[in-house]
Amino acid sequence: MAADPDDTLIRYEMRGDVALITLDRPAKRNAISDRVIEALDKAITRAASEAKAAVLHGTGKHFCAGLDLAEHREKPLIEAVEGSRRWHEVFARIERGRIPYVAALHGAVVGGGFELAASVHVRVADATTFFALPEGTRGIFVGGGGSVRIARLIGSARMGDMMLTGRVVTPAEMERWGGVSYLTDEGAALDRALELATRAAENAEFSNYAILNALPRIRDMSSEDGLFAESLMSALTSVTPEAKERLAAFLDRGAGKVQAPTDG
Ligand code: 1HE
Repeated sequence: MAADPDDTLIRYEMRGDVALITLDRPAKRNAISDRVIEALDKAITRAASEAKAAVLHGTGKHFCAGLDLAEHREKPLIEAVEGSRRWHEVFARIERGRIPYVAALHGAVVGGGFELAASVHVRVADATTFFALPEGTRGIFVGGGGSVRIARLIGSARMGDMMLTGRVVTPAEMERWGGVSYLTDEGAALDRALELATRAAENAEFSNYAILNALPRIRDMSSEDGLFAESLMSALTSVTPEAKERLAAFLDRGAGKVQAPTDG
């Protein structure tokens, strides 16, 4: 399919130690085509090589309108399956990669856009955000990992409700459901996301790796296996030189004392 000449699809820039990855296809509401997935994959690879955290957001009025339906309509069955599997690969590189991702959400976070948002580690939504899963209406099903990630994030009953009834969910509802962690005023999600990503970038690299890679795997284990895996991961992180230095910095100099919250 011919590229939209005006669209760069994905923009990438560094803000300090944080990679800012921008879905940049506003004319199509940042709908995710095959080319967008490949451009996103490239940005993820670059971020893993040079950033300590990343922020994902979208240009225009909406974060993301989900799967590019115009492209999808033309696909034979096997390409549709392979396309979905490619989304799984790319989103898994976000979820279980090397650096933490924060999503700054606004406007529509719909279908595959919600699946993309569900693959990051921290979600921030501004007051204009709305969430929907219109797959049922379109005669299709989620294919970007939503039946696993969204169902685990908010519960399969809520996800089923959204898919069956077309329920459009507000940011406040989504926060109550556990699907977003921070709410902001209109237009303020990106700054908040950058602030949170900058904070996460300051953690020990191997602790972040363990958080990204051990937590979702332990969730999939039995309690007994999970506790065992936790002990191993815990011991492994503690013997890194970085952990030794950070523990000494607190014990010897009181560095990084935990502060009580000031803004409720
Ligand atoms: C698109 C898409 C798209 C917009 N694929 N072209 N996703 C959906 O079912 C959501 C479909 N989109 C919408 O409901 C609305 O577009 C929005 C609420 C997101 C935004 O509304 P609005 O009024 O700002 O924009 P618009 O006028 O509807 O759309 C502007 C253009 O973007 C228009 O094209 P134009 O050539 O007529 O200007 C739209 O056709 C185009 N556009 N969304 C292709 N999604 C791995 S499986 C995942 C499964 C799914 O994601 S299913 C859900 C798909």
